[in-house]
Amino acid sequence: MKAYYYDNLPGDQRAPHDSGRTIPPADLSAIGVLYYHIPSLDDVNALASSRGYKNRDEITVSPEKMGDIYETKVKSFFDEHLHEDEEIRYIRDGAGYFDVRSKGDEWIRVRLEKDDLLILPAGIYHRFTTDESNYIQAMRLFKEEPKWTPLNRSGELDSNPYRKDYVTQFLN
Ligand code: KMT
Ligand code: NI
Repeated sequence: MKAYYYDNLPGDQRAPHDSGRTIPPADLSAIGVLYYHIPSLDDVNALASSRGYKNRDEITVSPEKMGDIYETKVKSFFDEHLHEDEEIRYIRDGAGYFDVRSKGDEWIRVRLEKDDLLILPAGIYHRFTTDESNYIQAMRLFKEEPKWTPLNRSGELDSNPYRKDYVTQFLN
């Protein structure tokens, strides 16, 4: 794992875009983003059940697996959005970037590789992209039925109860 401010320069979203300003894990936990390196699936299972997770799936994001829709998928994961559920992402192979909004509404880029696990709280604005290797295999864990629906950023979401809870808990 490596976390840093995104440089906001034009260019492929899959490039590192490393501004050189790194972020310590404590700054991530301050916005509700929790990071763990967990090589054992048993330990992931224990973490998931301790937090009340009941569902999971595995996804491979790559041109080999997705074919023609790969580029479209990668672009849509990169639209800024939130979910109404806490979600765990556990990287089984490959690598990718989760970008999350800082307290000051800047992008923080979190690079995840094999055995890295990230917990994103409900209501946080984020986006995802593969890196230049165009390959990631991830386990997605959900507390309840998979709630995929990405809600794209908009002023209307200011009154969404999950967004309001997130703002109250982490951005004040
Ligand atoms: C998300 O929430 O944007 C995703 O789950 C992206 C795909 S997981 C590698
Ligand atoms: Ni998402």
